[in-house]
Amino acid sequence: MSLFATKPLDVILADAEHESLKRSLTAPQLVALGIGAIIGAGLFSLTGIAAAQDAGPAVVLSFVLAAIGCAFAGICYSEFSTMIPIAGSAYTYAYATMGELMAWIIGWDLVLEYAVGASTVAVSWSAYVISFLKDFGIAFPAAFAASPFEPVTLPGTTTVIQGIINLPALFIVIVISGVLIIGIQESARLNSIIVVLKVAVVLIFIVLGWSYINPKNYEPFIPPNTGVTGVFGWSGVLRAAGVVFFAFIGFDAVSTAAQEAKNPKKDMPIGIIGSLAVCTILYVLFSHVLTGIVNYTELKVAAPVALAIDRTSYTWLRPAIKLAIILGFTSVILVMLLGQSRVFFSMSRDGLLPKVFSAIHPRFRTPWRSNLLFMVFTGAFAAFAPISYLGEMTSIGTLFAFVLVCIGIIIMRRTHPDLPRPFKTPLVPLIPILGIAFNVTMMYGLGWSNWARLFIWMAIGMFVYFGYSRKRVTAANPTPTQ
Ligand code: ALA
Repeated sequence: MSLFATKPLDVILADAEHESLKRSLTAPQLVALGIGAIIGAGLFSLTGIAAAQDAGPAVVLSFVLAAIGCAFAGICYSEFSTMIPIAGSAYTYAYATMGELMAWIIGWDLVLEYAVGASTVAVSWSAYVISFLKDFGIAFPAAFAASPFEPVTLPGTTTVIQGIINLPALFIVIVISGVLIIGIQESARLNSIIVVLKVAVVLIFIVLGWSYINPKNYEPFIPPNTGVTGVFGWSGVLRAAGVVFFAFIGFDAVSTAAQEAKNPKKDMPIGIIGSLAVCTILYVLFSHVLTGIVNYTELKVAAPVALAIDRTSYTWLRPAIKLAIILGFTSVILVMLLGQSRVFFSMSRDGLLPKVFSAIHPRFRTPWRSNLLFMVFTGAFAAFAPISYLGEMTSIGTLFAFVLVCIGIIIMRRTHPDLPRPFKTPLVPLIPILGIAFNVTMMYGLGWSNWARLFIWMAIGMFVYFGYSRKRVTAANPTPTQ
């Protein structure tokens, strides 16, 4: 079988029929799944930093730009997810359009988005928990809440210590993996409850904060460029778009649950585009209020929301808001890890990965062994890796996946023009081309060191593919299937 042989669509769909993942998710649950994965560390930690360092109050425009890039990709995801409504997401789409090698590349790349993304948010979760405990006078030993590769400055001091292990981050990964093993419905239910809380916090912040906006804080709206590209001015707005892109990551996780949706043809586009639209509106309003209450020059802090709350008369809300944010991060980790196990589930079913990744628990009907293995992988990254590396790897990996999905739509229109498309991307090839352009531009902005890391990760992937997967697939299919 050739490296570029695609997997025929009827075979993909027939394979999925034999699998026993439960079809139980409804449209509102899918939107909640999307919001669960989207609103998290990006909004609550990065907005302030992007405003302070790159865009000033115009960070609002950066959110709009990043949303436009995501919307193009989201529309393409929607078309695929109604045409191929099974687990595996971008990996499966690539198998149907670009062949086995590209499918492998994207499946391997998605580990960066989902598993490494979950580790990134677990580290942010840890930081918020430590700060929450501190508000109650409980001091968690700093060395046990930090990576050994990232020196930490103790809050309120100039003392720098060396981390040993990030135990809270490891803890939350273990707990969430346990929930995922117990069941998709249980996970979706927990997610829905958290999403209500998380959206409530954002709305409360917007509504209560609105009257504390000081219009002077919006002057200048786009601070003049300092002479360095990306530091304020329009180039700063663009750079900030690359930073806050992280806040949108996750809407595509909805597509990994397509095989568990009750009515995927109708509900997948609602889940993907609906969650993206809700979050975009919330982000724009949230960042407008944040930069209106606190001057952008003061926003370079880890918890900008807490700082803004302190400028209002609602300081008593501070612990409740922190707690809701912590829960909010929890659902991001949940959906990311869910997406990860579903992608590897599909790759394993296709023979590209060992069967352990598609073994379904007889009672819980979840890929429990895969959940356990990813608990170890994600937990190790969360416990030991520095957050800045993790965050940027997540972004570049996700952008790469978006680009490949947009390319896939153009290819699929040529190779399968007559296939029923319950949801059709308008203006093909314009929309996918714009998606590619926007997302490649944001990838470019992440700089060469991230490209190098992406390249190393992909090189490891090629090693596994040619050393294991390729041999297994060839042995299982001695004659070409197409
Ligand atoms: N969008 C997710 C977050 O911001 C990954 O936490």
